[in-house]
Amino acid sequence: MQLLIPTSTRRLAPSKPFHLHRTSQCFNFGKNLILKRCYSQPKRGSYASVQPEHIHALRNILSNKTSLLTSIKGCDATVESVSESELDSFNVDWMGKYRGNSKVVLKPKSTEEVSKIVKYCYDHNLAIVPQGGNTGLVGGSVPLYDEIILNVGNMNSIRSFDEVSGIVTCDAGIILENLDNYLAEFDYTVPLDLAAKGSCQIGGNIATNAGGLRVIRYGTLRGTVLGLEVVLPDGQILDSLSTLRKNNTGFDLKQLFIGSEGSIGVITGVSLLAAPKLKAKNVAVFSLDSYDAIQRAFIKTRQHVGEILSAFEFFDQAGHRIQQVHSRNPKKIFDAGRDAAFFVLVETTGSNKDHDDQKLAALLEVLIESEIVTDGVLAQDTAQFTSLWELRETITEAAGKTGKVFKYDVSLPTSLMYSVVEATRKHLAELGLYKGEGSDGKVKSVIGFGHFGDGNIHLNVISDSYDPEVQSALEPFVYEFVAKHRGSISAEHGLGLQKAPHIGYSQLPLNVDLMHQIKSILDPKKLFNPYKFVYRPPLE
Ligand code: FAD
Ligand code: 2HG
Ligand code: ZN
Repeated sequence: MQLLIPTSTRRLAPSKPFHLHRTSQCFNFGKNLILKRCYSQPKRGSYASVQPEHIHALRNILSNKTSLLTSIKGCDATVESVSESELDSFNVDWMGKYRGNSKVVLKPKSTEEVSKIVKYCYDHNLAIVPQGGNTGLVGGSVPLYDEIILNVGNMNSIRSFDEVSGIVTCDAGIILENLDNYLAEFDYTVPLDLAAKGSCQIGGNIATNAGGLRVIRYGTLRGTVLGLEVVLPDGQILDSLSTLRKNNTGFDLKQLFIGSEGSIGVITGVSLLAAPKLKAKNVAVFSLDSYDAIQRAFIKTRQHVGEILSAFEFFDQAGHRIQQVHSRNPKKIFDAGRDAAFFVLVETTGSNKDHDDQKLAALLEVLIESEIVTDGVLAQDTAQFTSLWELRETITEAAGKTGKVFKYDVSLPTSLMYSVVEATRKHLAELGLYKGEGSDGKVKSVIGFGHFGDGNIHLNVISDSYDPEVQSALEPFVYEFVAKHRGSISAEHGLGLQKAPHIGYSQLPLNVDLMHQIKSILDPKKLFNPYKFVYRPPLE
């Protein structure tokens, strides 16, 4: 396994591993990276601005000097100030699309420290952005103005593990991959996997209710998270860290925090039901010449390998092309199907390798004989397994290397899923912004890929810059399309800053009103992750 610590940025935890092929491409925070903002910018709330006296008080809460980074000058000798650019990796998001201007990053080491920080901020009217690995894709993980960044990355211990039940309890700041490696020693796995696993944290995953590559097998975190410890916006510690699978005693409060995107508290502890790590894994990728063929392939796949199916992912030709251009793997694993319209990746996970391999090979035969697929390749060894997965998993990274990416992550009825890509291409072409893949229009590429089995497609529109003209061509166009077909404008990435103003496309007014009431009860001063998620500007 190759690890890379990017040289273009400095992070508080320099030993933090970065996967070369997972999340490394965008940590290039040149000052001119974001020339103009293409997103809406609500007025700054009436929060206090951080002053040296706040820094001293916060510094005194923290047990470790290195847990506070600030670019504010004029603090006492116990606080060493850093340049603004040294806070870039916390202020700028993974895509290089959203930039905040926080002057303070706090990395507490315990729940008690988080609680005292939050209480202090509550008493002094200071706004906070909770932050994990900063891999979020909707502008939720970075400040908009000068909110304090509360990063939980220093809280990364396993608290307990029960080998019989498979229930693990840990700090929220543990990196997903590290948690998975820990569980692997006991033949368990985290029931969640995504390409950002080398950087994202389990707390961030829960705060976004991240879906990822194996929802079809394990379901979402709403089922596998058993308990949470959360520091509420007034500093109280909510201990809902149950390790019980069944507990019908009143409202299930932890569900409020799953997918709450840092808007009503800081998740500090997690208990999770791990899945047995089964040894027999295999993967096949096949090419298809129509979207309709993917639907037929899905039916056959469930009929033939349903009980061992662990992923059913898809990508289109445009997505495959950019992946190939930026592939680190010079060996073209699936050259034959190169020019196909669509590709599907099927993964099986079971306990009997021979049995599972035979079943997958038989499926491939059925699909070829029935002319549902045009070609296919079945992994013969671990290296091929990895290479085939890279075809799907590294599309996000490749898109980021191609240009600036406008991302839409939508749920739609399965039969209509790809039509959002087709409609967007047509719409952009009519506006003169898109002249076909790789051509010289403002929009270089429009790609579609995602989690077919979950009814979730990712539409990526790639341009040379975050151009406001492209932005206004896409929004509200995409949201209106999704609403017309009763889909969701956020299947798994969340609302963040990008989609906060557009929640009404997927939620009815009464639902949104109830969400505001919940926010007001838990965060009456609206200090937590302002301007995002469920947000209404205050009345003038
Ligand atoms: P951050 O990005 O730091 O934060 C995300 C949000 O959660 C913010 O609103 C933040 O305020 C909040 N938050 C973070 N930590 C806490 C905490 N401890 N308490 C309270 N709030 C908190 N998402 C998917 O769903 N499926 C995918 O397949 C997928 N693949 C990805 C692939 C790549 C290459 C990248 C870059 C991202 C991908 N994502 C995917 C986006 C996904 O949301 C994140 O990767 C991940 O879940 C966020 O975790 P994080 O620790 O980086 O959180
Ligand atoms: C994926 O499924 C992630 O690969 C990222 O959710 C999607 O880059 C995207 O739009
Ligand atoms: Zn996804």
